Amino acid sequence: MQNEFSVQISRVGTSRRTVMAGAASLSAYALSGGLGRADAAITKTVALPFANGDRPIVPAGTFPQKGEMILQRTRAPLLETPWSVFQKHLFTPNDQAYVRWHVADFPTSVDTNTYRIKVSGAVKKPFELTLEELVRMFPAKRMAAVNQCSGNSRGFINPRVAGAQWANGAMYNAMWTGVPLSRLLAHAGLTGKGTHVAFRSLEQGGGLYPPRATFEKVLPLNRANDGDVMVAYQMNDADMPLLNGYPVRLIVPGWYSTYWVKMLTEIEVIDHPGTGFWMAVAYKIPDTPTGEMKPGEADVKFVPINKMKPRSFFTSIENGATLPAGKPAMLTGFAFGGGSALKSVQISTNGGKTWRSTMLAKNYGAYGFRQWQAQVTLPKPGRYRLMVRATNVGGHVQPMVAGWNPGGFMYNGVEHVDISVA
Ligand SMILES: Nc1nc2c(c(=O)[nH]1)N[C@H]1C(S)=C(S)[C@@H](COP(=O)(O)O)O[C@H]1N2
Ligand SMILES: [Mo]
Repeated sequence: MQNEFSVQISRVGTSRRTVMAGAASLSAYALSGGLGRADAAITKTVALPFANGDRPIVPAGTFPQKGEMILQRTRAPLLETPWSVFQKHLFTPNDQAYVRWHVADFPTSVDTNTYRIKVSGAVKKPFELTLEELVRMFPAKRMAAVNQCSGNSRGFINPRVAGAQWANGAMYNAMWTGVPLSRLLAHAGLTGKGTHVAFRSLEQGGGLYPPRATFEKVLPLNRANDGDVMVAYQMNDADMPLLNGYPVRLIVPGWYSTYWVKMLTEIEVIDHPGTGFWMAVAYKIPDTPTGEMKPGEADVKFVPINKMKPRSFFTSIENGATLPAGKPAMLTGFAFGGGSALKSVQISTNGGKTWRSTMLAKNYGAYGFRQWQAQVTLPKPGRYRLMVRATNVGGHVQPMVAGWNPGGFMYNGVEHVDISVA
């Protein structure tokens, strides 16, 4: 990863003209037939570090607009970001950002000429916008935020549970450009009768899908209207890849990305919590302070998943590395606070017996990845377990052992690497 302690990444402002040109040239943009032809050219594999962790790595171009990815499922696609990408980039390149779709019949083309965003429900003036109007009529906001699947790292949860067996690559960090949802709601004018906001996507259109599969997500109004939740039309200053939700997706910074509805078309202010399958049945966690429970525990109350937990990782060093005895070595990695900003990152060189603080690099705001760095000198040769642990301002500290729940959600155990000193 580029070391931000010595070099600050400078980023240019978004050219809004680029968006519109992109939209126009991508009208009737289609993934012509090639989707999921993953069996053709697989020559590489990766062993994710858990039982039954062998996965193919598909070469660049196997999936449209995507580089080399770990193949978890072909259709609907589940593509994991290889770990080496995080070692190189603090902002994940769009072509290696992980991909997750639920319904096999997800939209494989988008016509930006007919695409509309609709705001309706408990509002005074319902309205509809073209993509061009969305970009032109409202001031753009930029925000760094981590998109992380609720089930990221599910493969490490013990005891194992059903669902996509991701390692740590069902997450990415991006600089998003879009319009705060609060601006759109203000434009429509809330009637005061709404308590929640429902979000639907192109998947819902045309009556092609059974009601159960309609990917509707619902946020409480106070979260939806907080000024941070936004309707994004750019990812890292470019159109987002179709598989990541082109042309527009919802960004709910700090919350798991099940709420980050891709190909967003409908925003409806409603007066009740979500009742659809994806809110009332799926993506629910135990209603406990950390969202965990004991396997088999009875009478547990479940609520919709929400805020992310803090996490931290090593990028400069891996299992099996050797450091020179008695010489200072610089360790680096990245962390994020989750539902609230990152407060501190600590490391341990003795398997968690004692901890010391690290230095944090440039702060891109509460919701993005942040690089950390610490110099260590290990005097004696031998084997060491290095650990890294993040704490957020909400008081959450990563636990040594991740909590358990039946969905395998919110994994955030302390990460470690086992090294030798010689
Ligand atoms: N329209 C639509 N949006 C969606 C989903 C989906 O299946 N359909 N899946 C959600 C879930 S659970 C995740 S983890 C993220 C994945 O976003 P990505 O594909 O950009 O990684 O999209 C979210 N938004
Ligand atoms: Mo997800």
